Amino acid sequence: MSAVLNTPPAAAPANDTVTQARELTDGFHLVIDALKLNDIDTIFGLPGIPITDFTRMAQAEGMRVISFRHEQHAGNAAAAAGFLTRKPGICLTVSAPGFLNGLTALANATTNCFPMILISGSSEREIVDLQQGDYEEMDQLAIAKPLCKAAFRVLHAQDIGVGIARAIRSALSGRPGGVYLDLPAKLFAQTMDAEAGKHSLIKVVDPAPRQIPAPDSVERALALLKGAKRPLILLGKGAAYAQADADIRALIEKTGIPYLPMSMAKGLLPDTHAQSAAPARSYVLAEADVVMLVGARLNWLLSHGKGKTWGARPKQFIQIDIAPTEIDSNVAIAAPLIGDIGSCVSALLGGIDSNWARPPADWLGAIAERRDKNLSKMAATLAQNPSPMNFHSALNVVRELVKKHPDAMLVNEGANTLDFTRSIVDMYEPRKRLDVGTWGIMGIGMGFAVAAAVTTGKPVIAIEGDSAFGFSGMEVETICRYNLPICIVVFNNNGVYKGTDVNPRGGDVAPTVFVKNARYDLMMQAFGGVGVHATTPAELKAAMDEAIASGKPTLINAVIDETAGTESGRITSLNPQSAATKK
Ligand code: ADP
Ligand code: TPW
Repeated sequence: MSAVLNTPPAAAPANDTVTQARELTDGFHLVIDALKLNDIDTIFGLPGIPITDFTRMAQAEGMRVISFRHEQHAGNAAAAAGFLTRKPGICLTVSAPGFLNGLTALANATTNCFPMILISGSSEREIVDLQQGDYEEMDQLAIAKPLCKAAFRVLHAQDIGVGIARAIRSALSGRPGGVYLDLPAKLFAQTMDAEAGKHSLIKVVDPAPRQIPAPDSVERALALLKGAKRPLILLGKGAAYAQADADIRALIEKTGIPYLPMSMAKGLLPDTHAQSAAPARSYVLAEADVVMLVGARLNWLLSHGKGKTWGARPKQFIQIDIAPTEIDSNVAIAAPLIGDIGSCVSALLGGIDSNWARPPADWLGAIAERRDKNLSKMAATLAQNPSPMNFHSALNVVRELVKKHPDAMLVNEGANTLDFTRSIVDMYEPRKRLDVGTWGIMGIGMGFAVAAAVTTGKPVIAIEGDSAFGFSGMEVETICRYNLPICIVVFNNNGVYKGTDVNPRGGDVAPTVFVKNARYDLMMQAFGGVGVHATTPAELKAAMDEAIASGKPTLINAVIDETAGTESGRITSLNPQSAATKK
């Protein structure tokens, strides 16, 4: 949309006394039009100088503007939206402090390979560069640069189209990531001829071009797979992001190779699939001879591809990734397959015919044996009903609920709450699970939940440690304000990890301990949502069923035994003391 302004053309001759009505547009509208032209219809943000009017105008122009209570959560929402939709999620903030609040989310998005664009208003360059003390002065572009994939600043209205196009292309092409776009206050009010403005905008053609793998690299990978006696496929969140679901499933089923999903790849194939080796994870990682990574990095989450986790048996790796520099980052990769996952998997499928020999029966049998043993052990634990509730008895309720509602989105953070949910709650559909990702970052909860609700329209279940929830808890107001179908379950065990630490000197409580018996459910009630206090699995089930049926914003304070769980959950060994003792 352009504004009709009764302004004389800037280039009008001085002696021209006729004031012509001319259609002009401005920076505000050019940014909105450029985003809309590229099918971006939602902005997550927080208003203030210099972007308040922009948020109003965007809404008036038909964009969905979701206003948060803190920029970090708006940024997390943008990142999750990017992961779910393969369009860059947009986070909009004010200058310096708002920008910095959004920056954690931008860095986290980049770390996780999620496409997002952080757009921040900024102070005037002339004043910033001379450090003359402008309102919220900061050299934001310089600060953002090392923390994201690309960073741009637009100074002239006629460059807005290029700026947005470069931001979109940078976020989506190759390995996706976070992009920073700096828009100084003065830019928004700049005017230009509406027609010229329209022509200056760019509709990005093919923003994430397919990258076809080289035929010889496909041959190499197939040869290695074919010769394997104990093959394993590892699916990562890159595979989930790629949206090549049918081909990935075909590859696994046609080869008969057992697979392990990383946390956010759960559900790419249903966790109950016969070839899932998740219940025999330690065994397959230690014993496999050929491991094919599909959109997963050999980082700390996979013990860097070496050490005890990977056992003594020599391994050869095939790695499918769009980023060539990822290869050999931790251990030697025998068969790199560089390209987009869709193209790589379909090329591999081209080499797999009906004569393909399925993996040896002794390998599949050994996995099945361990899987069955571990599953029946798990079933026995889940069948217990201790008082107070522990992680298992509470998560058994969540597990059954997700089985009944496989299209629901699941957001998950905490330490024990994260680890237990990941292993107990089966996922059935791709891209339904959002969690703390590569950094193991706390605070993604409410931002991810809002994005999940807004972008999918499906019910959202957020399983939150009580500490984890605290990082973004104020966004329950946002959830109520937009009346989103989000059911938050706070696993309340009175503290970080547990609630039982004691300060040996008396006085202040221990650093990991919170107010005992806190009532998080009342926070939701404060904003008109449904708050429920649940102390048994039956109460938890009733409240969750009701939340899913009603679609009302709900927070369930699930009281968990404060002695349950372990320090840092499954990664206790990364605490410096334990790490030092190990050496
Ligand atoms: P996980 O934590 O699930 O193991 P990671 O985030 O470590 O997953 O790895 C994801 C990998 O997927 C990254 O190395 C990234 O470059 C890659 N990736 C992301 N999207 C694609 C794609 N469309 N095609 C190929 N590789 C991709
Ligand atoms: C941004 C460190 C890892 S897990 C965690 C913290 C503070 C909370 C664990 O307690 P919670 O879960 O949520 O009650 P549970 O189930 O064990 O009781 N700051 C950031 N990120 C991280 N990861 C931390 C701190 C941390």
